[in-house]
Amino acid sequence: MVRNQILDHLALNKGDYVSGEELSQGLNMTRAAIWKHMKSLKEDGYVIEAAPKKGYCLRDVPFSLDEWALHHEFRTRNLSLNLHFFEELTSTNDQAKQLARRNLAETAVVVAKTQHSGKGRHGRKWESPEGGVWMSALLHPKLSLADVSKATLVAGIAVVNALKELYGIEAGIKWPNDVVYKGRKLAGILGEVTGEWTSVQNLILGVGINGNFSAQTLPGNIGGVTLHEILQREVNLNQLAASVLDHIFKELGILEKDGFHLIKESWLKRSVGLGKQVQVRVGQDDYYGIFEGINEEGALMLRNEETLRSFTAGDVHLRSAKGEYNLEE
Ligand code: BT5
Repeated sequence: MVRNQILDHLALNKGDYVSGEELSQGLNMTRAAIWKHMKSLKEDGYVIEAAPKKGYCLRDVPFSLDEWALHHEFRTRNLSLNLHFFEELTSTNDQAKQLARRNLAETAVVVAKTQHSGKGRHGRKWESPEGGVWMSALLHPKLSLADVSKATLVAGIAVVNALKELYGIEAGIKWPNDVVYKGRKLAGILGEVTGEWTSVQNLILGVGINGNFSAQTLPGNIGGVTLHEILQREVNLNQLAASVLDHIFKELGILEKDGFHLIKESWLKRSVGLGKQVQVRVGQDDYYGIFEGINEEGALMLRNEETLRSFTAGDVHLRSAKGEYNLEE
């Protein structure tokens, strides 16, 4: 794609001017055609300075999701995975599943600027307007099927770590996988698997993070929160996506190499509601007790006096003792 070639040239000389002539010779295009591409790049959010006699200089990349900018971030972090980029999709998880069917060995990420039928767990809907990070990593970890729910916990840790690395904010994880900030949901994770009974062939980790929009624009009474609301500024979504993927690879590596022990510790450190009186709703039934943590299977542990119950991540809802989503009083 010519657009990406122009950006490669400019990025190679970052901070310096590249003459129109050099670009037109290098890419075998007229100067007028180069000018047209520059105009459209600027419309996409690239900050490109044009100076007479000097040429063009790349000053900044867009904050909105962009194919070249994502590749650029992946290169900076030495991430090796194929990128499948879409302006819009029904669901990045569904697209990743299709990819897995076509090419079983591919390690990839599907990214979309907006999703029309974003999926939550158990058939729930995930609202995905433009301005968020909506992506699904297609991975092939060396894990047994029994260990897959632990890989989903890894994604929660990765999102929290990325938020800390890039913005210094301390988000928490609400069991099993909601990333929350001051009790409001900032990100969600949907892990899906296709494989054989004994081993995982394809793990799809879908990650949705509310970025540069206002949660009030979400339909219904969702009550989430966005990074824009927390930080009062726009964030670079390409950098955020790359950072989350980087942390997913790191944490997944730990899970594969050392087992669940360290991951469990990391998860507990970031979890919200630990040691509190909570309600666990399973279908129509409510259980009350102290949220004691997770066990070796990643299941929620609830203590009511002498009884210790565990709940695996089926359609189980962790709530405050009063039945509210927010666990932080
Ligand atoms: C989740 O489900 O939290 C998993 C969300 C995973 C979304 C990603 S985006 C990329 C990839 N492709 C997909 O199609 N999905 C994944 P769950 O725990 O079931 O939470 C769903 C509930 O969260 C909904 O019922 C709403 O109450 C709430 N919700 C929906 N959209 C939200 C949003 N943008 N921000 C905060 N809360 C939201």
